[in-house]
Amino acid sequence: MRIDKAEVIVTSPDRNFVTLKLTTDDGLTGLGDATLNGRELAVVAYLEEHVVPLLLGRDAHRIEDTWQFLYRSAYWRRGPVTMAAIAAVDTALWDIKGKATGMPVYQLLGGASREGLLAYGHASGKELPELFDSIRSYQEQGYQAIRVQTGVPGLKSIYGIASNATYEANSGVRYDYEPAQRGDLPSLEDWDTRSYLRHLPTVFEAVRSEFGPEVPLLHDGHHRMSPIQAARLGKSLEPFDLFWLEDCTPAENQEALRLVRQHTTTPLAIGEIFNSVWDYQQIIREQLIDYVRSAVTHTGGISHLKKVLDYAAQYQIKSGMHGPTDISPVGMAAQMHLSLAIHNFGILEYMKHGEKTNEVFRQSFTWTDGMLHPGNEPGLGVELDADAAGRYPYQRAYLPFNRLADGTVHDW
Ligand code: GCO
Ligand code: MG
Repeated sequence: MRIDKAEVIVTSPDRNFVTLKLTTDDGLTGLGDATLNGRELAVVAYLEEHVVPLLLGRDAHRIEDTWQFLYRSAYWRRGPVTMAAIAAVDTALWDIKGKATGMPVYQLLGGASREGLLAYGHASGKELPELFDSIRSYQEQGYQAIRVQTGVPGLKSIYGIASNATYEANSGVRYDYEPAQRGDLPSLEDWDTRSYLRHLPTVFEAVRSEFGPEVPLLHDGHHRMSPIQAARLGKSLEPFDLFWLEDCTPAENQEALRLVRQHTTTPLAIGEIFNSVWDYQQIIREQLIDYVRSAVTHTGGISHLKKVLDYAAQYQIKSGMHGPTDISPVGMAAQMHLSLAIHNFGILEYMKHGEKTNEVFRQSFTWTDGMLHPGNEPGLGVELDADAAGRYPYQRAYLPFNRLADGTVHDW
């Protein structure tokens, strides 16, 4: 079974997505997600100019060999662009192998280790009443676990709070948060860590007293704190029993987590911007985290993320894969299959895609009582409607950035 055709499909239904579609000489097709939010076309060029010519004629069954070949023969290793491109090839080959054998991908990975996947959604609100409405609306949609993001007194717009564009005028409830904004320049947001550190524990105290002790609550610090600030936040949130505190410090300084860990028992999650097992080496070995945040899409695909998670399993560290709307339905399906198969699954982030996206990507996963399941179609269970994709051409979009009150650029 040889790879006969490799196409890179760029579409922007509700947002931009990059998809690799491989076709074999016996007519099977496989899809892989290569979406790198805000830098999409860099991966398109990497795939089209440098990877597609290497794929034609290769044996589609040789997933591991193709991975090693693309990784090692490039000489220039790792990085989000390279690893998203390799991920797309890897994922598409797993899809093809599933179709060739008539099995869903999770069966090829060892079979189901559970009945369904606990998923969390994003509740947000500038003030408490709005936040409470948002949490209730997620609970009504079936979510059992909820991420809580809130406004901070004195700040206009901050990470995780839905903008007016997503405001549901009728219900008064803010739904899914989409940080990338279409346009020629990134938008500017403001930030003040000291106000945030003062305010956040009061919000979690209010949420716990309104919603009780049972509901798993998560929070994303989005890389904004120094190690000692993060240590203080983790400590001050301990009474509210968080499921996790995510990205408390900028993720590229992995040693920072040592200091945070020394001061708090709040579970830590990190890694949505990591792209290889080498980014995790120290923090897994030293048990500095509790959850691995990497997505299949940004971490070299199913094959490589499985290696990261098998390593993490030795230290009782679990998965918590990144699943915002910038992971396409293909990427989400891939991580549902992997999450179902591994033993050390923790939780999966799940932000629902919009209607146009669902028109482009035909999916077969199920969502029942707050639990996801990838379904039992052979392969990943996702097909791309090329006509629908063609109706939504690429539109430039950027993630926002932050400045402090004195104008200094800060981590967003
Ligand atoms: C999350 C993330 C996202 C990112 C986005 C960037 O935890 O879901 O932090 O909201 O900001 O994926 O592309
Ligand atoms: Mg995050």
